[in-house]
Amino acid sequence: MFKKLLIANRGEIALRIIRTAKEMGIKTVAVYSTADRDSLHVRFADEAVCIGPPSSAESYLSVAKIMAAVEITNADAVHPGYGFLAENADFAEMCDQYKVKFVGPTPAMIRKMGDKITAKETMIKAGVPVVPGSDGLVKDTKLGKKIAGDIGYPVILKATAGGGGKGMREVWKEDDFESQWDAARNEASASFGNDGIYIEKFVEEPRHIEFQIIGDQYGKVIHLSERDCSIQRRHQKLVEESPSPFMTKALRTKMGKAAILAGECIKYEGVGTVEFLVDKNKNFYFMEMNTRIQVEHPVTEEVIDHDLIKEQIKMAAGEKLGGKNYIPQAHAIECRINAEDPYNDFRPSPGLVSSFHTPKGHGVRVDTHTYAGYSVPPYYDSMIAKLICKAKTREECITKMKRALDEFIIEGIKTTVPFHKALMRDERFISGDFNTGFMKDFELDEKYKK
Ligand code: MV4
Repeated sequence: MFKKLLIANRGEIALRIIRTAKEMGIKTVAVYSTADRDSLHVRFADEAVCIGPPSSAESYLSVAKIMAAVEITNADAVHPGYGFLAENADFAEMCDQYKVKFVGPTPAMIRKMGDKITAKETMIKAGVPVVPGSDGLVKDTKLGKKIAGDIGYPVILKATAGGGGKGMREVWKEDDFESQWDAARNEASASFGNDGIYIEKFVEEPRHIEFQIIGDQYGKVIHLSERDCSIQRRHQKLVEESPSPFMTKALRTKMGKAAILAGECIKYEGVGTVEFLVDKNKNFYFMEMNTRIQVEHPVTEEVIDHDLIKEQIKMAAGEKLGGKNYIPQAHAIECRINAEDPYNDFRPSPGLVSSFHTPKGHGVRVDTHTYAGYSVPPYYDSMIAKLICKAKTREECITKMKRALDEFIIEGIKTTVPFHKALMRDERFISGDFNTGFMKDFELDEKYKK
């Protein structure tokens, strides 16, 4: 097992990783920017290294700064968390060169799944269902229109370097093809420095259902069931849950098999997520594979009763997996609490948190780095806490979440707590009959302001 783990991240996930490392008897090193000097991850780690000014590019995103911190602390492993360098293959490669273990898959796997066309081609070969579309990159609009016509409108243009919705455009009729093509290409070029585009049939009103997988270094892959992440806004997830209210035993068996196939075909190592689009007829299609631990991993931890960070570290250390898949033994929901004003287009609301009281009690978990007197910096992601509730059934879980949200006191900044209070009382949410379009016609009542 590793002796000293450097956590190349900040906020709640840095704390989350430190906790597990301590329980495993592994020493921890925090890195921090000058904006995070007073952060809890700095306090709770065994050692801490300042890696630069507030800007991410000069701190948490700087491979040189992180490698320097590894060197001076003599860490033998690096955990990237999520975001920042978590899916940067060059960073993983640099770790290999310096003989420090990157807690995650190999650089080759990260590269393969990072390029969406390559990922899709790999899945087709393995027999994982994908959305019908172009055979790889599309050169120009003439060819593009021909392909779109053959597939049938509506279609969606996607950037091969994309993910998270950037460089993506719907096209509903041929007249709009050229303008949408230019928009997708320009956005892809500006965001990723790669303007490669491919085309797919547009799946209308899909659900976003993802499977958690784990692979060991010997080719064994298992799944830990699904999470439903359909409640999103501008490609930012707001709420996640497990099991999916849409899931059936038969569908889980089929999708679970496909998720394992997706992992096995690249000999996936570590924890990963296979994202699927699921249409109203329960057809499912591979969308992307995330080669990192995800924000919403706690809902899976709660329903299968395992520490995913511990499993991730064990896989990185070369341990072997046991045989079986896991199915939910309870229901869990996570609400992302962001420093944003839900009454003002979810505008960021950084600043001093004057009071902070977290909900507690049976089946209630709060993952957070925030405390009374903490100042939310304006430089990073606006998520300040995750509220996770667990109960026997979805209905009880929603009841518990309502109670927990009412206990949450956060003063000094605006947060998304009022949004979640409203959502837990929304009939469509309660019925479980929703898709990724849910937020398009959601209106937040003033009464949740208090
Ligand atoms: C799609 C789609 C419909 N049809 N692909 C969004 C982000 C990226 N990972 C893929 N995305 C989508 N791909 C086809 N062929 C709809 C989306 C999509 C979406 C997917 C999951 C969760 C929220 C979404 C919101 C808008 C669009």
